[in-house]
Amino acid sequence: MKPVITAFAASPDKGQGLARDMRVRWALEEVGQPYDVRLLSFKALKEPAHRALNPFGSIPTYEEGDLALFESGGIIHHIAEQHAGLLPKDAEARARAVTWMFAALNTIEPPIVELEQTRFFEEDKSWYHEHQAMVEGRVRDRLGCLSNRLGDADWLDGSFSAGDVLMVLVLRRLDGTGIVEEYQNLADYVARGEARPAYQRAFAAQAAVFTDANPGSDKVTRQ
Ligand code: GTB
Repeated sequence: MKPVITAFAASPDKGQGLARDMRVRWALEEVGQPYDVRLLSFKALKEPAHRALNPFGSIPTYEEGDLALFESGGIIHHIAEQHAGLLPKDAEARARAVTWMFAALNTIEPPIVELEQTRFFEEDKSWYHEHQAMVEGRVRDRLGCLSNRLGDADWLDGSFSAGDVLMVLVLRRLDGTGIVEEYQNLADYVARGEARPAYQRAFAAQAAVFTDANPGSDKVTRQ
């Protein structure tokens, strides 16, 4: 059954793959599963029909027959469980790959989101610069640990996995800050992820939503 995912009809990034539908698109492309996309306006996100799929009124969601999922991490875990290619068969290697999924979402992403959201919503506050310097310190602390662990490996734990899908896209949220570039092996790691054919197909598919007639939104979104 062809799953249906949701994405922004007019993403503020104007097709740069920063919104979280990109995670789901990339995972589906990696496993070779075709999918349909339902594009939603910001208004539609908060309507009952969408809240029935995602109580928080956000994208992405994933529908497959009677199954409806929200949370990009949960969706990617489901895809990886259903198809070969994103989680190793060996039980211990699989557990480590799942651990990297959590590390991307629970350890690396929170200070990055904090940095971004404060930039979007709090720039006029008196404490803004002090706060950002503190959070940048937290981001660098986490990236330093990640960089040390990655070393000169291609991927986080042996073969490419769902953990790498999430980690590469979480690091991409720092695009434009120059912080990832301070860690050459992390910059190379992100570039390796972006070079994968499945990533490129996913990126092209979400970028294709944006045309001259649909140039994206100037709205600043949460999370
Ligand atoms: N924890 C959830 C998950 O992982 O699925 C978070 C989902 C979430 O925050 N979705 C955002 C959303 O729908 C889109 S991804 N926000 C609208 C709302 O809640 O009203 C966050 C995002 C949006 C846009 C950009 N961008 O344009 O650069 C980057 C990231």
